[in-house]
Amino acid sequence: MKRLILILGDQLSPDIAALQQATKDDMIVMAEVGDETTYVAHHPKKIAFVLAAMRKFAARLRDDGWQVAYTRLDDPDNAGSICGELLRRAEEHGAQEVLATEPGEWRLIDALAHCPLKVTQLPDDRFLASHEDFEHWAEGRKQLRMEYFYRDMRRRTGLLMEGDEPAGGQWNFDHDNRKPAPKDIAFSGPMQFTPDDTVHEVLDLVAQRFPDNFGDLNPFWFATDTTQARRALTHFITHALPRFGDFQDAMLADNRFLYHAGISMYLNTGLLHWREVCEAVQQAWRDGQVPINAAEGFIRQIIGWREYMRGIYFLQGPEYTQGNALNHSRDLPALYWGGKTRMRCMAKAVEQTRAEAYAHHIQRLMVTGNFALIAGIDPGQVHDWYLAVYADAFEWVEAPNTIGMSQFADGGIIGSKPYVSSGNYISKMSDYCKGCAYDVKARTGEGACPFNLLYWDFLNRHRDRFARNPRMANMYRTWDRMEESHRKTVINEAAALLDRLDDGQVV
Ligand code: FAD
Ligand code: DLZ
Ligand code: SF4
Repeated sequence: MKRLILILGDQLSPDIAALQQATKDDMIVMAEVGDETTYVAHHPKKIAFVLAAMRKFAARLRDDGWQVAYTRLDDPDNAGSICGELLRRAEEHGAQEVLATEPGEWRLIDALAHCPLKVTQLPDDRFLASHEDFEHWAEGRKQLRMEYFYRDMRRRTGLLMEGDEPAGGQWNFDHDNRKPAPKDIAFSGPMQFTPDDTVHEVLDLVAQRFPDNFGDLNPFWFATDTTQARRALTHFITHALPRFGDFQDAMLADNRFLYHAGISMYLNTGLLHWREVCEAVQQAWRDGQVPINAAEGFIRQIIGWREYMRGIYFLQGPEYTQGNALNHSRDLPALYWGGKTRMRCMAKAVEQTRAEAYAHHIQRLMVTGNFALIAGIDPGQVHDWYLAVYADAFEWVEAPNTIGMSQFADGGIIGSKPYVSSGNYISKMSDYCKGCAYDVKARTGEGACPFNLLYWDFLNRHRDRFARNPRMANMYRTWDRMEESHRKTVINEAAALLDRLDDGQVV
């Protein structure tokens, strides 16, 4: 009796767990299905990327002698869901057993668990820390701080280690990595690839099936197989990594990538493996091509933040995405979907999100995320937005970043304080404020930057929760030192601004 081997759209690794246990008598099942392409209104570039990479991966498997039952989105018999496709293929091939690799989302783990077939979900071993490793690390800790987890991962992998000591004498070089936006960027952005026939076919399908989804399908330039993704990685290491650390937190209106890698979607779908990425970065440092602050900063994002986020998602369970510790309930304003706004930072971040299905970390955290938090927007809606609009968005990594790090909706599991700032931070780290309709220096009155009003209003609204937080005491001292009349003006103007936002007026 044939066995089915399920491979999902973000499991495109030749050594994925289910394949490791498969034999060439088994039937591999891959399916483009309605459920996966619509659980949020994904950016068209994201859908095209996943489907094109799936098709190329299936072709590679066939070339390697595997039998693959591949369902295209427009196949007339398409059952519309992963479980439906497994049932259809099981009947077709007389199979009763399915070997799968655990999906990166509770929704799909649950769907497989309830699929009326014998489905075994193997641990996804493409990560450095297994669920058990993370649980073990978290056990008994009052606070789950990333930095300590990261040091363990450094010791475990030996990456950037000199014996038992961190290379360069420090675990973390972040204090070197806060430089504001430079005038010129010597990196022209991630390597771009001309669509081949497979990609063209998928682009036509996506254009026809998802005409109303937010986001530009073209020009489409992503890598869609491992060979291309590796070229993109090498390009990044050679041309951008040396300055990655210095300008990691900087933002520029007319440069979408600065010195960022643009490889998260390749890592998250399996086209690249964390180990090859980190080893290549370490090698560049050993060869003297990149400074330690860049190599360490980059490796920390991958074996630190990326693994830690996954650990939190699986440790916290399916309820995590429903967190709303600050009881925020405002609807996500239309400006997140490209509606008009006078805030140049928001307009630029959304504009590039629409164009590229990409924004770098500080844009996500300190512009769109910061605004949603200080404006009191429902974190569930914020979560759905991030899950939809970025090509790298899969729930295991998106949810802890959004619900936890960005919106403080988990009540402080990930962050010890909320990532909020006034316009001052954005002004310091970017060139957005020059040319904005608002004045970043104005704290109240006509033309006052909304981030200034909403930042203090947020602190005031959540005083009970945050005033005793030692990391926020300074902010409250500053607020308390302001004239009472000024504080009242801030609160009133913030309320008026939020009313305008709720009314659908341009803010
Ligand atoms: P670089 O800045 O060049 O960093 C290198 C790599 O490090 C990335 O490719 C990524 O794999 C990893 N990395 C860096 N920061 C993080 C982080 N905080 N969490 C996990 N991995 C990290 N990342 C996703 O992969 N998917 C998401 O859906 C996602 N949603 C986010 C939502 C919010 C609100 C925020 C604040 C961050 C989110 N991130 C997400 C993290 C981060 O913004 C992206 O990983 C990064 O912007 C990807 O671009 P890059 O490859 O150019 O990254
Ligand atoms: C994101 C995505 C999309 C858009 N389409 C498919 C698909 O048609 N078939 C598939 O197997 N996977 C797809 N994916 C990826 C899944 O949504 C992903 O595997 C789950 O969210 C778990 O991380
Ligand atoms: Fe953004 Fe305020 Fe600067 Fe305008 S002035 S770009 S709204 S931070």
